[in-house]
Amino acid sequence: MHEPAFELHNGQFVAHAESPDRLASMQAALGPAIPVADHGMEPILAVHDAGYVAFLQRAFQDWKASERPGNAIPYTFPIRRRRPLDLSRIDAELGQYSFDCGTPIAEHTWQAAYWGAQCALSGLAEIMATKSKAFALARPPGHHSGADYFGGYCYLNNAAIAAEAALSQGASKVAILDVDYHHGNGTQDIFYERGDVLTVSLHADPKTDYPYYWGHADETGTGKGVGTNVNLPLPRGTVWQTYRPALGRAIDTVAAFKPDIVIVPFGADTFAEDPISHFQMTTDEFALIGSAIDQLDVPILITMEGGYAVEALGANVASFQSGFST
Ligand code: Q9C
Ligand code: ZN
Repeated sequence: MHEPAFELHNGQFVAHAESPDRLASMQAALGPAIPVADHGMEPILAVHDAGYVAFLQRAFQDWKASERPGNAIPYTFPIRRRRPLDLSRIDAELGQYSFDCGTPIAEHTWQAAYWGAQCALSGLAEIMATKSKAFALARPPGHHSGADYFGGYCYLNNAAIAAEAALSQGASKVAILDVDYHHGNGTQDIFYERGDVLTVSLHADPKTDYPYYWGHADETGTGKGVGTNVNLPLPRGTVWQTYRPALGRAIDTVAAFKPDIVIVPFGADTFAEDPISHFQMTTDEFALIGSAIDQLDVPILITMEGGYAVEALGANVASFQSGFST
């Protein structure tokens, strides 16, 4: 339902990387899935700002009502302002609630984001019932979205919504282990002051890669969350042999936290042939990432994040899943 028309990439307008073809590739490789159940708005509003959510729900209509063609795309941002925000124009509101121009809102974007979050919540219900593992085959992805902003192809933070729901369902500690190519800045931000949610992210160094402003090793949490945010930035060109020790450290950090459940935002954009990323993982090595994470002896929920080599995407996800025991 969510098909962004294009994005600005390296100064050129290109087809949007986060396309519905990604889901088709994964479905073809993975076969039938358990249908998603509707868990309603409450778990979404437990993470996201109500004004932001209301905005997402009506943004495309407001854009159309002001007679704009195409997708609603932010293009001006209220940095270093000297007066209270006037959000009476949809353009001003778009910039207030986002941090990049690459995350368009199209006609059915809200519905897609809503069901992406429900997908993660359905995966959570599965692991709470079985004490086992589930893979939430969602798009759009979520880990760049914060409590009141979209960006990085993400609108609602599916992993964060599932983490908060797990706490409300009786878990006392949740760990999030993010293995997308990009730093999970939204998830970091949502739980930065929280001691009950450990956020660990393994990603391309923000000195060279998106999202640039977040994901450095010295971002370690604040307040009650001091020490519960761990960033492990890695250089461009990282191969499995150099990824493995960092993943080992991440897994040890998660295990030491003794979480009741682990949520893994997974991106296949660490793949060697990913069109927008610069690690060197092979299809077979995704199984090694999966089996390393599987050593954590707790219920595990995986949320689908990035991965833009569409043809290989299904095989990469299938390989990752094959690393887990059932
Ligand atoms: N097109 C995830 O993997 N790149 N998001 C912006 C301009 C944004 C990736 C460069 C990459 C976002 C979920
Ligand atoms: Zn990514």
